[in-house]
Amino acid sequence: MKIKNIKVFVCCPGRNFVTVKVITEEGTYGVGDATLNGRELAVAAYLEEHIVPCLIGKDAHQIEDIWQYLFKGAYWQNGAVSVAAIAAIDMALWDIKGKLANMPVYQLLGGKSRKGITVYGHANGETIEEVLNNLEIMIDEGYKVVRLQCTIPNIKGTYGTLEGKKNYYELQGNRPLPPEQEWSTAKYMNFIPELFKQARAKFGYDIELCHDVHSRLSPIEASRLGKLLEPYKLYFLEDPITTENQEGYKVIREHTNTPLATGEKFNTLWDAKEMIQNQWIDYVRTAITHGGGITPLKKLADFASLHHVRMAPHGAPDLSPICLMAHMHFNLWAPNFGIQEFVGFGTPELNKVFNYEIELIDGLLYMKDKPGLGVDFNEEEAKNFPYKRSYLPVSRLEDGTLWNW
Ligand code: CS2
Ligand code: MG
Repeated sequence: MKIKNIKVFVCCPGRNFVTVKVITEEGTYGVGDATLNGRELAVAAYLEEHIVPCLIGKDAHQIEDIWQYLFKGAYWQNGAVSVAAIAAIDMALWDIKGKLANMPVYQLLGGKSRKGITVYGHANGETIEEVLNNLEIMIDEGYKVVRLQCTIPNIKGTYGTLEGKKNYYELQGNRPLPPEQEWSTAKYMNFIPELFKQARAKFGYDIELCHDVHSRLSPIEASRLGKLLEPYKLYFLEDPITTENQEGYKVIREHTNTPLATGEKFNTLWDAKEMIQNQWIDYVRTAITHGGGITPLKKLADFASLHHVRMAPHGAPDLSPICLMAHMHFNLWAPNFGIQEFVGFGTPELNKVFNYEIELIDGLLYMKDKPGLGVDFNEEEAKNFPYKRSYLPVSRLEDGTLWNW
């Protein structure tokens, strides 16, 4: 089953996506997601110039060996750009293997561990009232877990919310230069417990709630926030700090029993090794696209399960539906799956380019059994949505110091 051709596409149906199509000599093809928000063309070039020529003629069945060849064989192993490129090839090869076996990929991983995938959605708002109105809508839609993010009063910029745009695609697809936003840890820390206090007062404790700090605190500030939020029993507090120093999580862990989640920027298992083996975190959020594919994520899940850490894959709108579908298979299998981030069913433009079928029933996401990953990429439609340069924002403190976004 030799690889005959690999095509790389960069398109913008609302926001930019990098997609790979691996085609075998027999005509079976698989698709993969290589999207790296704000650096899309670097990944496309890495694929076209440095990966594709090496894979033509190789056996598409040798998924593990191809993964090792692209990771170890490059000498420069880690890094967001190269790992996203490898991930897309890996996903496409699993898609091919599933199609050839006439089985959904989860069957090849070991079968189903659950009937559906618990997801958390996002309730955002410019005010607490708006966040709570959106939360109510999501509860009515059946969500069992919801992430709450609110604009912080008197900070310029809108911290993780929609900035008045109608959806994430309109927000994220149109930033030809990085917008600058302001940050004040004090204003944030003084405000955010009130959001959860009011949410609990209005909706009680049956709905699970979580929150993303986007790595803006120091370990001791995060410890204090975790403690302040304890009465509101969060499902998890995400990315309270940056993770260059894994032992930062030890500090937080020693001070609070608010569960902790991190990992959306991890590229390898080793990025999370100490925090997992020391049980400083509860959920690891690495996505298949940014963690190198299904092959290494399977190892990460098994390693995490030895230490009571559960998987909670990143599911932001900058991961394409191919990644979402790969997560569906992975999550159906992973014995230590916890929760999947889910930002909804996309837009009409997005769903013209990516064809997939999912359904949310009572807070669980389901898909139809189809061979492979069960998602297709429409090359012709993609031509109608050319790449547009777009960046994530950057953050600065009120005195101008560059901060973590
Ligand atoms: C966020 C992401 O979904 C999340 O948890 O942290 O929206 C993140 O900001 C983007 O994926 C960055 O590209
Ligand atoms: Mg996050």
